[in-house]
Amino acid sequence: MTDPSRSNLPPLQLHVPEPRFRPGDAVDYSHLVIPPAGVQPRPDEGCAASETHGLCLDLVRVLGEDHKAVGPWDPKLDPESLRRMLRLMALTRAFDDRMYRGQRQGKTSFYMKCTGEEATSIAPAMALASDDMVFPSYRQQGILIARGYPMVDMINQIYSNKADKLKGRQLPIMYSAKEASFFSISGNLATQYPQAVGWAMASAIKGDTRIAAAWLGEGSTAEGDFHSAMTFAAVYNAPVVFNVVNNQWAISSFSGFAGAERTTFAARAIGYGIAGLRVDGNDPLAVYAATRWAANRARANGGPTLIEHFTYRAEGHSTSDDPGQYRSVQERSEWPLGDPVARLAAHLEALGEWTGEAHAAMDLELAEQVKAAAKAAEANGVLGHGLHHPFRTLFEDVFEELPWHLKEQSEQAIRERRIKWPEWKED
Ligand SMILES: Cc1ncc(C[n+]2csc(CCOP(=O)(O)OP(=O)(O)O)c2C)c(N)n1
Ligand SMILES: [Mg+2]
Repeated sequence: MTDPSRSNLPPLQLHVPEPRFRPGDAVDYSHLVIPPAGVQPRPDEGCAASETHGLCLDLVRVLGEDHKAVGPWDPKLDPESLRRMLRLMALTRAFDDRMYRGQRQGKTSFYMKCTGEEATSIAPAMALASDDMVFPSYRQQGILIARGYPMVDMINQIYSNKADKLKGRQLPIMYSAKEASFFSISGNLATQYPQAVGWAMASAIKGDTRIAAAWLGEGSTAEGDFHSAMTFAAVYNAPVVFNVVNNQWAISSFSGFAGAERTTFAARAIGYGIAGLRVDGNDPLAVYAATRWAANRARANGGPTLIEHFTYRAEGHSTSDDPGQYRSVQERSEWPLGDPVARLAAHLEALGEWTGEAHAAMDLELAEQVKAAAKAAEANGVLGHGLHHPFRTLFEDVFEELPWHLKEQSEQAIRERRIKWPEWKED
């Protein structure tokens, strides 16, 4: 019962966030503050963390409306590096398109695209050292592509076939590639954050020079793991770059449910007293420059940086999702930061280093490249074709020697399988 002395007070209420636009709504992004490119200051990489805190509420941008690179964050990459960046982003997109179709054709059970967010993987992969350890989320396939990991191996994993190096034990797209310094992707959101900090601390304890970089979505910042990781990194000044890819959506929940109505995600850095940057995530040059800044800082024992990449998830969350059920289709076309591939291509054109014809030819070539990799992987099997790792291997690789109870379970599973599928041939 309410205390009678407070009976004249209004009842307590909660605020439940609601996205601005739902299916069928006209979209107007005029509430977003998008500063011009080139006006954000670039503090010294060794500065006090507090000197970056203004940038946590700003937006670092390099590519202007005229497609020219401007301001102190311009990384001044040569045309060859810019073309490489463009090609890797376009290759990631071509890969996504083919794998998405593969899922629709029943070749795999699941796929996740990163359309519109390619810059947040490709530019950091180019800015980091190739042996820096990355702890990605499921939307950073671009890092493997940028690091030259064979696409055939990626597709073998997606098809869970007999050449899948992970033996069908991970959900499709949850790669693991030690040789690419690419940590195993986990479906349990945000677990990679404390793991990245632990790895970075170990690297420092060993006196190594490699740093760690971790990625997660803005929705995942609501996980406790995000905050534990930030605390550890701040306390021990761990050499780690934290990337928060703010693509506005966490499946069907908009960013407001992770706190976006209050402040920016980069502003989390202020509370932990570490460096923070908020960048235009569809501006590959801004993303490159911010990563370079944070990586140099971490490698010089300047400690962790949190980078928020402000971007937009242009397509569905995964092949299991239908965004038309919960958001307006106009959001994509109205998104004020454009498309990262188109923006970099326009920049190269403005430099006189690229043409529409060259772009069209590149897209054709990349589609052929992905097609060839997909064909090679298909020869190893696709979903439901039976060309997977032998059934008996299901119990292997956890213990050096299979303990008696797992041996029993394995034999029982094989017995049951023989009864259920008498035509099954032991592999
Ligand atoms: C601990 C945990 N909670 C919930 C889920 C289910 N889930 C998978 S992806 C996802 C949305 C994540 O959104 P965000 O972090 O913004 O990343 P994005 O998909 O936008 O890249 C959710 C809720 C999960 N996999 N793990
Ligand atoms: Mg998200």
